[in-house]
Amino acid sequence: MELKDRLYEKIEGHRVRIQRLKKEYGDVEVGRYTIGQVIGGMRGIKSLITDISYLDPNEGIRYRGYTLPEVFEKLPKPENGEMPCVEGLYYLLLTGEIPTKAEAEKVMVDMGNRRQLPKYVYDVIDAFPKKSHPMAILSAAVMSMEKESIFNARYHRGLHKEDYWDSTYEDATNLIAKMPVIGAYIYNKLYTNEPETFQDASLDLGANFAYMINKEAPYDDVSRMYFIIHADHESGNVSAHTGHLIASSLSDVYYAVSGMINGLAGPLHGLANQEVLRWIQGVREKMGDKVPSKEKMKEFVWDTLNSGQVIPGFGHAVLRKTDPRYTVQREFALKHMKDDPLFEYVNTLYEVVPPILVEQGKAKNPWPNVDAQSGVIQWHYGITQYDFYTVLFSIGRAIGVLSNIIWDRALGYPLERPKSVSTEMLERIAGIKQ
Ligand code: CMX
Repeated sequence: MELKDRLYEKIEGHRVRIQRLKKEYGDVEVGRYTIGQVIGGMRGIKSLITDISYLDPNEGIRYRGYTLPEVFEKLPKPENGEMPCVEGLYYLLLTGEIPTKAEAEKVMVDMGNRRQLPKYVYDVIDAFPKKSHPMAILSAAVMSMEKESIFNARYHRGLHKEDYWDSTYEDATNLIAKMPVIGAYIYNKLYTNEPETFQDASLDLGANFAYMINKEAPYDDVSRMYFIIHADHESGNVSAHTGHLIASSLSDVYYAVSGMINGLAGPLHGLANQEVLRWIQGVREKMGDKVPSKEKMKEFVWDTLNSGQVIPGFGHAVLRKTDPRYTVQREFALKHMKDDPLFEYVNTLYEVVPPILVEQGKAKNPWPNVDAQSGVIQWHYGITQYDFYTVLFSIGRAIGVLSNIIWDRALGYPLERPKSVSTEMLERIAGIKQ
């Protein structure tokens, strides 16, 4: 069945469930929270709803109930591809169903027809100084397309609430199709002598991305894998939450995704993938290209910690075990690049860092996250400009964030508006004498 038709069927069924929960069970308590959680960035407060993914602290992410290995096994793959098509993932995230090959291919054709960028987007990218960070350029390029929003145009003509999801779906699908082209043009413009970016209409989103930046197989699979593993991580992480929050005021998806990109650009979140490579290159320079012994690597890790910095690529606000997104990439690396010296660095770090973080006694999770592995794979395939890595994360993350926004609109989730308190109020709640 066509994705949009299937989605509509699902929306109609789901609306009833949300209305029932709201009307009949609205007063049932979900949980309690503490002063520590209020001061501590709302960790663990259950206050967001999404059916698209769920993050178990020990198991890691599930998309629509499927673990990552299941997602990779079940989604339809292109001819000669080891990794599934990203378009099939979009179908899964939106409907909760694994598409048939024919259903995924229909999404692929539809997205292929939405890829072309308006000329002014190239002009916006061209206007940036060469030293600008690619995340700033990406955010601005997405923002520049706001005038294309179908939701916005229809809203101002007068749109029924029940129909918000339809034009949001159109905007979201347009943006998912266009973001890889924006990313590829930024890459070609900043780092190559041939900024002109050519597409191949016969290729799926991941393979076309590889084609646009002139990378050969298996980089098509690297792109697919990368966009899939980064797509969603529940709603509470900074990028997903920012996208949801902005869209909750009925700002269109261009505003929301531009904001999502800005949140992802922080070193504690998506930018950690570039920070891992920067950290490793620092060690490599000191080692004169040799892979350090475990003892030497321990010294580098302690030096970083003792200078008050974090070890990028390790730790997580929710996860308490090794990130399955790390493991998926590690398995790919073992198959395709196991002798790469930087992969040896990553392996040594995997052995050395967790016991040190435990010994230091601060991090609640000493294990590697998605970012510990991802830059090294990009580096292996010639993308050595590590500033660019978070752009790749953004292209993937937009797929989950936009799927969530479509559902937010379909279910009529309201403007987000948590309540603030003052320090004095918390002291009063704590029973501290003023
Ligand atoms: N290296 C050193 N210290 C770390 C650490 C790490 N990798 N991870 C956590 N800590 C420290 C925290 O900075 C904090 O220190 P203070 O008490 O001095 O403030 C303490 O341990 C407790 O932190 P936590 O509760 O375990 O972790 P948070 O939920 O506060 O933060 C995260 C989570 C990811 C920001 C943190 O683990 C971190 O900074 N990791 C390194 C950066 C990174 O890899 N980020 C990417 C995460 C995945 C992603 O979003 O892309």
